[in-house]
Amino acid sequence: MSEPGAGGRRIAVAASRFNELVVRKLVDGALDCLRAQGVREDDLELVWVPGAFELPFVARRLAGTREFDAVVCLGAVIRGETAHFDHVAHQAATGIRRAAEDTGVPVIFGVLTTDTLEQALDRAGGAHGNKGWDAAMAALEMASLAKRWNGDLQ
Ligand code: INI
Repeated sequence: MSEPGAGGRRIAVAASRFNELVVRKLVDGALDCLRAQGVREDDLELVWVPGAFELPFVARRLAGTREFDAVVCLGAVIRGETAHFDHVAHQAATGIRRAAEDTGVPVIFGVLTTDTLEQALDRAGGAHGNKGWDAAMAALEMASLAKRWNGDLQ
């Protein structure tokens, strides 16, 4: 379903460079979606961080500026031979949720967590769609909900 009124929305995208081959495709999907829904170029901000572990830090700050109606976090955590995967995936998910709770600004979890690179690519414009696009749609939907509730409070 297309999102009415996305023309006025300001959306920040935080993306992690780790597994950049995958994440660039998620970013392309998210930006394509936001533009297709009518978000203006001037109302888009893209910030890169080293890895998914760093996404909560920048998401919290972007949301805290109050300059954006929603923040989309994009990354790819791919299971390797070590326990690093679990720590990175868990901290990213927990921190992203907390950034939204702390600020009241929707922060969307668009981080792939897969066993293999192939599974990640399938979800980054491959056989299973583009989760970057899906995350952007979620951001617009949540921005509308947040705006409605904030309006109710005034
Ligand atoms: N970061 C990712 O975004 N994806 C991964 O798969 C990953 N693995 O597997 O290690 C990863 N690690 C880096 C991490 O996000 C931090 O950038 C690093 O630990 C520095 O804090």
